[in-house]
Amino acid sequence: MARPRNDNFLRALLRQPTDHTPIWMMRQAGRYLPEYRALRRRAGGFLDLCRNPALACEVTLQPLARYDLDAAIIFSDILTVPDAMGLGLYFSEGEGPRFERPLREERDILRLTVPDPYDRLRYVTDAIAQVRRALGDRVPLIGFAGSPYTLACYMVEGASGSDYRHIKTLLYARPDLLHHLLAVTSEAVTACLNAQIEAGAQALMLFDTWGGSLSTAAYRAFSLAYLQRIIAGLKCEQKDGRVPVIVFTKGGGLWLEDIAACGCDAVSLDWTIDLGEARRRVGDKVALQGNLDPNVLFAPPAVVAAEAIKVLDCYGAGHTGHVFNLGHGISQYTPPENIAVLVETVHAYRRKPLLSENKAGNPAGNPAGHPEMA
Ligand code: 1CP
Repeated sequence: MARPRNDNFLRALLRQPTDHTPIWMMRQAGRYLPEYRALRRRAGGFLDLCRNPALACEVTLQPLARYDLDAAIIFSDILTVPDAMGLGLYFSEGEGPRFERPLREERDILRLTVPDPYDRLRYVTDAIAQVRRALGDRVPLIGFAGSPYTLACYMVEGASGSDYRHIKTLLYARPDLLHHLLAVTSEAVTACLNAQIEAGAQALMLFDTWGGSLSTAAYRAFSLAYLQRIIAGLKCEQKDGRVPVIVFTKGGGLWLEDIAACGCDAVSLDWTIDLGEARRRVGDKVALQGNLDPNVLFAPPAVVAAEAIKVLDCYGAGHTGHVFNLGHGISQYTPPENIAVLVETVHAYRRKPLLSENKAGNPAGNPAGHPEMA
């Protein structure tokens, strides 16, 4: 399948010149959109949306119908993989995700097997194929998975919002068992991501939401090592070009150089790090994605625009390799109008001038000095 007409997102990930700074948002389909809440109500619940390819496709496209985003991300969840491994995922109202059978006993961990993604996660690959057909050649589609350590947090704790007591007990008391759990989960994630590529995903993102809760030594041994192993097992070289891989470790700014060396094409950053400093630290090794604090979106539109420009200025003119994003997922309380302001501001700031503008005698036509103009 050919590359999309608007491939600025893929180009930025590969540090190639772009027409404008591409933008998409983590959790861009979700609860802040009234049309999402209406569809979820009709479907029954969140998992009913995920498991129905036609509905997952509709939800994936909802934010693209409202905003001029440069990428779509398949509507699904990182916890579908442990669910396929037999843990029994469910959502209880107001409490977030839970597992019926969390891993607390050695025998449960030793019994884990790698599920066949074409069987247990067929609804994900079917949804990807459907979204690709619906998108046509508009923008690229992102596939994703959780990092093994982040998945293990939910698998061992059984729920979110915990104090990591069980997983950290396992880490320090039985590192051998945790390594076994992470090794099996890495194989499951690799198989699931390769199936997503085969179904049509044009870029991949690994979400390591809880890696930042580890010590430096534990991060390297229990999170980064498995991200590296997964990336080495991905079939990223496809006939239409490379399927770039983005790694997001929330709170991972301390370990930026290590993450940039794990084989990924881009590192996604939360808002705690200065983007310009991050760019200087990684040099031309990887692209960077981020990193607006999602809470900025609660402020008036003029503040949203000003804060977006601060992020763009931080990255600086004259450099390829920036994908604008939030530092973490968009909040359900975000006013949808502010997203329109954000997308327009980012697109307008360093847009490559149209030919007609050049002809109109505006050779400068690019006041911010677009860095990436070919
Ligand atoms: O409708 C609802 O109530 C469900 C809310 C919701 C949504 C919209 C959940 C439950 N998951 C999702 C979709 C989702 N989750 C996507 C879709 C694509 C997109 O638009 O971005 C993605 C990429 C995720 C990834 C995900 N799920 C992560 C990693 C990223 C992050 O936000 O840190 C994690 C940790 C999860 C687990 C999860 N699933 C849902 C929730 C509320 C959570 C987080 C629970 C927690 O805080 O521990």
